[in-house]
Amino acid sequence: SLDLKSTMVNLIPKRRAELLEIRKNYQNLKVDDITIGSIIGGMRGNRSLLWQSTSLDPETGIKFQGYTIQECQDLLPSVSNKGKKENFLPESILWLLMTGEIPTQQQADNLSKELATRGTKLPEYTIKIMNDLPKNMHPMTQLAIGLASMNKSSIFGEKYQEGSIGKNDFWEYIFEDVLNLIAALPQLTGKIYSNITNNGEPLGKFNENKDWSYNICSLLGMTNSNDSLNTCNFNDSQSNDFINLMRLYTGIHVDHEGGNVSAHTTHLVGSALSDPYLSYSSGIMGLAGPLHGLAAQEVVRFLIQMNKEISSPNNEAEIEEYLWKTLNSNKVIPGYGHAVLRRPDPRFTAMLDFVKARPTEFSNDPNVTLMKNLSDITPKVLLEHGKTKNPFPNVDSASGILFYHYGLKELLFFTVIFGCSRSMGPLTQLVWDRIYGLPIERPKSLDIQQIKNICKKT
Ligand code: NMX
Ligand code: MLT
Repeated sequence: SLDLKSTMVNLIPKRRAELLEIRKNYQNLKVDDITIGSIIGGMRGNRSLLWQSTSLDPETGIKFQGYTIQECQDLLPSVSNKGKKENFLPESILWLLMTGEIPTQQQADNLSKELATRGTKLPEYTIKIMNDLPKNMHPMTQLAIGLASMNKSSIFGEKYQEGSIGKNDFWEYIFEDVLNLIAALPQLTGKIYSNITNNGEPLGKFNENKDWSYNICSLLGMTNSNDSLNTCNFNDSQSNDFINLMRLYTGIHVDHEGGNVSAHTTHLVGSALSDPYLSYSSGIMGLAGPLHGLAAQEVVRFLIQMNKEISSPNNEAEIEEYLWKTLNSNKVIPGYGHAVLRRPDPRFTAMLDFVKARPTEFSNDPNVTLMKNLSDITPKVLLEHGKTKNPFPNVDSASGILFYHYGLKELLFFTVIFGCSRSMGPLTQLVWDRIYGLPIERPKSLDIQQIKNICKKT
């Protein structure tokens, strides 16, 4: 089938039967032991969530339905054009996440068009709310408010209130909400950026004939086409590169298996049958934290500050000294370390490859030079420091500084773009949660006395 929903409908009976079979035969099979260390240590390593669309290996990193980033680059459709191959479309990866299948060009284009058609306008009441927000309100707070406001038009919420749908059909209305939500993100993102930079006046126009990432760029005013209303100083090649950076960035940030804070939160809140707008708005609140999505902004601040204090971004001794100064004042090196990964993040490598493919564009940017040098120097320092389990760069160590390079200077705003991308994985899972009819999530907690009692028994 050429459209996503019919493709899903065809997959559902087989997938439901598969899960039923597992539940029937293996209900009591033990997977892991839960330790006291894990209870008081952020549940690290507990394999306890069902998550279909992405998986994370400590050594090789993220896989989208079993495909590495490189395989996605090779196999997923990019924007249909006659010229050179562009970065794959996030719409392609959304299809892959939802179905487990690589879409054809036609399927990807249809989904792109469907999102553009659904995303033409924000609801009037959301526009009003966004207009009334203090213009200097934190961009992630604006995003969470904007998304939560849209639950007024949740189709799932309305049907549920009417009492007109049964459990087996929930997924269909959740699916409608999910596509509407993802489709609305370019407009909402553009509105937030115009609030913080242009007193709420539009910076660009939505173009129904263009892809999702293009529309994010044009609504930020950051293309050199007529769809951008301000005078952005890009030449053709920079404009095209920025759109491709957006496609790359929003394509690889879609998910990072189920346990990361934004994905897990979305799933947890959704398990109470809160609609996708409320569920993802909660995920966004988690993404706003400096140990999670806000790290990209912290990295940019860190790079700029370090460059002010060292004589050159190539001075290894001064860089090392700066890193030690940071660690000795009990601060983390932003953009390094990971709860699961034990190797350099392949998303970081993909961003670095983007830089390497454009030497003329980036060679004179001291922040990008420092970012690259840090990726060699920091692991050595962190290893010697001896605390961090993974001394290598994660994706945030490269992403923000590339946006900054192209003129996106509002650091707090970076996480909003992360939030656009992250919608795709957790909301795909939300659809499958309802297809599978998963129950409300409700782990058991223990107080210190209960923990001490367990300790005494051993
Ligand atoms: N710099 C300094 N110390 C670190 C770092 C770092 N980059 N990463 C971990 N540590 C410390 C950590 O604070 C902990 O110290 P303590 O025992 O005193 O509490 C110790 O090393 C062990 O932590 P880990 O088990 O290695 O890491 P954990 O799983 O707890 O946390 C992060 C993972 C990502 C939160 C952590 O590495 C970190 O804070 N990194 C910097 C922030 C960052 O880059 N976040 C981006 C995450 C990726 N994302 O896209 O969201
Ligand atoms: C993510 O993309 O969510 C981050 O790398 C954090 C994580 O996986 O926990």
